[in-house]
Amino acid sequence: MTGQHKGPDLNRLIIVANRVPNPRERGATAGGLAVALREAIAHRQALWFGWSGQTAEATAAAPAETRQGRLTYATLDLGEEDYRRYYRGFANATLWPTLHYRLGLAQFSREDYIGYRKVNAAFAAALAPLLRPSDLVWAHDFHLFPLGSELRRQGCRQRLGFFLHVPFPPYGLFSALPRSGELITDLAAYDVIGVQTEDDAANLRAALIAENQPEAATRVAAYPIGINAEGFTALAERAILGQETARFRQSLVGRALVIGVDRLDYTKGLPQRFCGYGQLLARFRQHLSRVTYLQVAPVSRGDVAEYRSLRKELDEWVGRINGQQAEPDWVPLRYMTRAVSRPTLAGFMRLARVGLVTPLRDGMNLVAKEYVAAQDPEDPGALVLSRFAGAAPQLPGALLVNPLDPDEIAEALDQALTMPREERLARWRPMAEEGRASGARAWCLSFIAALEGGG
Ligand code: ADQ
Repeated sequence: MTGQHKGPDLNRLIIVANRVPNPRERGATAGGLAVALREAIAHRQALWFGWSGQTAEATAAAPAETRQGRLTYATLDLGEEDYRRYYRGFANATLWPTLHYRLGLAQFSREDYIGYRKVNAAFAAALAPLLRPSDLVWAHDFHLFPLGSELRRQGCRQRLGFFLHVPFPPYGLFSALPRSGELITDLAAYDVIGVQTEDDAANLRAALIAENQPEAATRVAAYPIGINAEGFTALAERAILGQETARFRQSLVGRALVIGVDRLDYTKGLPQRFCGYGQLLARFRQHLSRVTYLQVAPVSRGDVAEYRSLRKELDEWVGRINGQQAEPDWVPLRYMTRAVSRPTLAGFMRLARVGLVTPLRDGMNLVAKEYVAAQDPEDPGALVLSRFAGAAPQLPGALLVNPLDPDEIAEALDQALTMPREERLARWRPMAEEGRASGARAWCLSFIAALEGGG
């Protein structure tokens, strides 16, 4: 980056997301989106608008604002009832499973849907008075399908963009969701409609056409999200020299490490993955006592029933695998449900001979990209990746698996664990180059260029 500030010439960027990062959380502890956006918008005025993460008796009408240089954070507390209906209900218990092709897990309640629309309308009403005519508005993710149309209802004429971080399923599946036609029609209010992959783009275009929005279908494009690969590499290089990684390495006593890092979510394919690892130990006996699998899976959405039962299921898998296979001096599967800091994760990923990333569906999956970025260029590990992760087309050097087939996972793990260094290098190098070329910053800038009307 040059030090030239072109701030005054650039339109102000308004980022709207369900969650707004804590202004005090910087660098290593902040979430990926926050880091990506912060870097890309460093030279322009920006306003980050959304939920504060706090609940109150009623949803606030006007946001609380915090300024930090060129960036202003404006956040609203949500009323308890709105939180339950909009966030826990329609966003997490209805849209999340549906968009991940899991219609069977989706619950629909008309009250939740009304609550979801109500919060989108409240966001729009609170945001509209803050907007200037030349602002660019960029709304993020499935919490905000109706935000654009609500802003238009408030009389906003600004350029509006929407980016969906999760998959968009085929229309036949999505249209089974009650009121889905309204949600698709809402998207037509946006000038730029971004998704992660070409498959998602094709699905969303077909949905818009089916709902009589053929013109809006032409505004859909894929903008695959990336990570700050150089930053993550540097983090891993530093962490590998630190005490925490050294202690962990010592505990492995020379065994090959397989690593998995995911939020504890039913889309991540964890039971099938554990079963696959169990199959590796049962079928490929040469790995007994020679491999350790560390799964880090911090609990998310612990108040939703599906997540509680998933946790129980995983506890059972861990007990079964370790109970059947462990030796007095070997625990085959180490499993942690508490969060681990990004530097520590980066160091652990660099240590790992295999990155195991097998979501049943995933918009992109940044962990796969982080694993590639964390590797030692002289002796990189191998990546086992679900073909249903949005990242799969961008990571051709990975061993692609069907995450529903534990035997296929076991076979890929065996191949990864026994892969010669030359092959690991040949697979890893192009992925690492691609990761650096299509990073978070490039993603942001290409979306913003489209929003400005130039892309
Ligand atoms: P997520 O479903 O959260 O994101 P992912 O893309 O893997 O999935 O990003 C998770 C981020 O959280 C990564 O940066 C990862 O390192 C971090 N993380 C995961 N587990 C962690 C742990 N145990 N401790 C600390 N950090 C952890 C959604 C979509 C994805 C899409 C992203 C970005 O579901 O498909 O790739 O948004 O668009």
